[in-house]
Amino acid sequence: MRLAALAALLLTIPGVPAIAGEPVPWQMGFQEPASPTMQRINDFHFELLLWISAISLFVLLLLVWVIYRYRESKNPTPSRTTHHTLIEVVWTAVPVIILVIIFVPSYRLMVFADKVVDADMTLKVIGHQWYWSYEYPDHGNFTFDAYLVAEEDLEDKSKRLLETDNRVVLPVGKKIRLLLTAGDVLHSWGVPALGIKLDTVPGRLNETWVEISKEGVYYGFCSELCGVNHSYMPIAIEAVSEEEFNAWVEKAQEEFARVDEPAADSPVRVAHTAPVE
Ligand SMILES: [Cu+2]
Repeated sequence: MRLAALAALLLTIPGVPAIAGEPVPWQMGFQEPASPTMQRINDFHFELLLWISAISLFVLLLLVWVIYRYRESKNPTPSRTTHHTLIEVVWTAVPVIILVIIFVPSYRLMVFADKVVDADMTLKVIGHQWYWSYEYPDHGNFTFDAYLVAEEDLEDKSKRLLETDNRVVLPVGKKIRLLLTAGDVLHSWGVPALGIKLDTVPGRLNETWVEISKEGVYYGFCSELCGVNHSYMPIAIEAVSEEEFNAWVEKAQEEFARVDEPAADSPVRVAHTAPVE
């Protein structure tokens, strides 16, 4: 962990405070982890992958040394050696061993993030061109759409292309099963601080899970090119305590009661669906 902290320090630009749940100017590393999956992704990166990537530095130094040491003026008659069995075995075996070392924790992490058996609740996410719909099947199955808030309507301009008219409200400390699909084309529901990025595919139901560890607002984006307004369908999640969540559910059940036909000519929807500049 001490190595991880050092690496995190090296990758942090001084003067830029770490804000959970959203990108910040000049951010170089990950957002602060806010779920067990993201915590593990973070540790995997800082405790293993970062050090393995130092190999490229070693190769660079080796190249520089060879260029200098074996330049023509210093080494006029080059060696004609073409094979060396031991070196060839070593430079084949070592990368294989490194890949196996990466594979084991990486596969464990994949299985960990894949699904949860004892979920407390389910959230269904549906990608559309170009907004997200959310369903709460365990809370009366209400549903709502979340559209981008245009920049001119934002009080806090730093939330440009991040804020939605309806936020997804979720309780902290609960295991939440996420079911993802799409209504038209491929989208991808990606929330960096929660370590989630999963494609939403028409006709398929993809599954993952999340347990949000800290209250706050978490922002994400559609992360699969899905058409002209791909960059205008953000994700805004409000993580709250269980009591606040229950209170919100009561309100939401009335506000977002299911209607058979969505109002296709609703001025709000027409305005939001038109291309944004
Ligand atoms: Cu999309």
